[in-house]
Amino acid sequence: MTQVKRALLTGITGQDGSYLSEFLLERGYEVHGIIRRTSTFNTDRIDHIYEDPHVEGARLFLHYGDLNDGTTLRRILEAVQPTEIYNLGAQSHVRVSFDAPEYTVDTVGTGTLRLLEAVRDYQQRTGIQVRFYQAGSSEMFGLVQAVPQTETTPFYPRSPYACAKVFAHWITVNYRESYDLFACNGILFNHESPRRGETFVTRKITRALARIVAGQQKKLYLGNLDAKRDWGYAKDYVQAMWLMLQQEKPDDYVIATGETHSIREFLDVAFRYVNLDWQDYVEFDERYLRPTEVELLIGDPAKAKQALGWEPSVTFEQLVNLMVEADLKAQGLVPLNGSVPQINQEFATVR
Ligand code: NDP
Ligand code: GDR
Repeated sequence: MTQVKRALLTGITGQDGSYLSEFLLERGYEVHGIIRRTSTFNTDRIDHIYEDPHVEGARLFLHYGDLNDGTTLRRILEAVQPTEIYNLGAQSHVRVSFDAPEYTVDTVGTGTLRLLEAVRDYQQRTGIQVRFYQAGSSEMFGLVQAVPQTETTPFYPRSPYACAKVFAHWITVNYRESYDLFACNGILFNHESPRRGETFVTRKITRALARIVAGQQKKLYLGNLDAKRDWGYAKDYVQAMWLMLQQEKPDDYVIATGETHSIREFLDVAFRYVNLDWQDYVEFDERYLRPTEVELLIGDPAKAKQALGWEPSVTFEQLVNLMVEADLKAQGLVPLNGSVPQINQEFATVR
C-alpha cells in the first residue's frame, strides 16, 4: 500500500498557502491547514478548494491554531501526522512590523521555533521523518552587501520582520544540523499574483488602477517609488517550495527571477495597460515610508535552476498585466476584442 502524502501548512489562508494547497491537491496530497479564529471569515483564497470534511474523499482539512500557541501546534501535529510541513504563516508586512515589532517577532521568529520544537519531539518519539519548509525572505539581505544576492550573501536585515526571518532561517539550519531534521530554507524574493494582499505595493497599485478606471477612486497614495524589487509570480514560487522537499538532502535555495524593477517601472507598465499616465494619479504620503528601507533586491536563482530544475515562467511585464487584468475583471471591466476599458470620467468621492 502506498503511503498517504500528507502536508500540514501554516498560513494556508495567505497568498502562497492557497496556491500551494492547490498544487499539492493536484498531486494527490491530503492537505491540512492551520487557520486562525477570526470574527469574520478569512478563507476567501481557499474557499474554491474547500471540501466538506463529512464527504467521503475530502482531502482538505482545516484546524484552528496559531503560531503563537505552541500547545495547539503540538496537538495538531500529533493528530495530523504529516509527512511534509510548510511554515508559511507570518505577520508578513514589513511596514507593519515597525508598528507591531513584538507581535511580528513572536509569530515569525519564535513561532518557527515552536513549530520546530514540536516537529523535533514528534520525530524523536515516533521515528517518523517529517520534511520541513521554512518560508525565508529576500528581506533578510536588507542593506545591500552584494548583488545579485545568492545563498552565501551575508544577511543585513532592516526591519523587525526581517530580523525575525533571519532568526527563523538560522534556527531552521540549527535544527537540521542538531537533530537530523530534513529542513529547508527557501529564500524567496517578492512574488505576486491577483491573490496578493491588498496592502503590498503591487496589488495596491493594480487594485487602485481598476478602481480609478471604474470611477471609484481619484488618487493613489504611495511612499518610496525608487526601491527596486525582484518580482516573480507566486504560482511559480510555491512549486519551488515543494521541489526543495523532494530532494535527497535538505538545503537552502534562493528563488528569484534575476531581474529587478523599481516601483516607478511597475506603475509605468500597469497604467500603460489602460492608456493612463500614473503621474496624474499618484501622490506621495510619508506614512508609507519605512524607518529603514531596503533599496535594492535582485536574486540569483542559479542554484535552484541547477539542483531543482526550477525556473520562473512569467516575465515582469506579464506579471503586471495579469494582475491588472484580474483587478479590472473584479470591477466588471473586461477588455473586449483586445481594447482597453475607457476611463469613467465621473469620479466618485475619494475613499
Ligand atoms: P500572507 O500575508 O498572504 O499570508 C500570511 C499567512 O499567515 C496568512 O494565512 C495568515 O493568516 C497567517 N498568519 C498570520 N499570523 C499568524 C499567526 N500568528 N499564526 C498562524 N498564522 C498566521 O503571506 P504570503 O502568502 O505572501 O507569504 C507566505 C510566507 O512567505 C510568509 O511567511 C511570508 O513572510 C513569506 N514570504 C513571502 C514573500 C512574498 O513575496 N509573498 C517573499 C518571501 C517570504 P490570516 O489569513 O488569518 O491573516
Ligand atoms: P516588501 O513588499 O516590503 O518588499 O515585502 P511591499 O510590497 O510592501 O513593498 C515593496 C516596496 O514598495 C515600497 N512602497 C510601498 N509599499 C507598500 N506596501 N505600500 C506603499 O504604499 C508603498 N509605496 C512604496 C516599499 O517601501 C518597498 O520598498 C514583501 C512581503 O511579502 C514580505 O513578507 C516578503 O518577505 C518580501 O516581500 C520579500
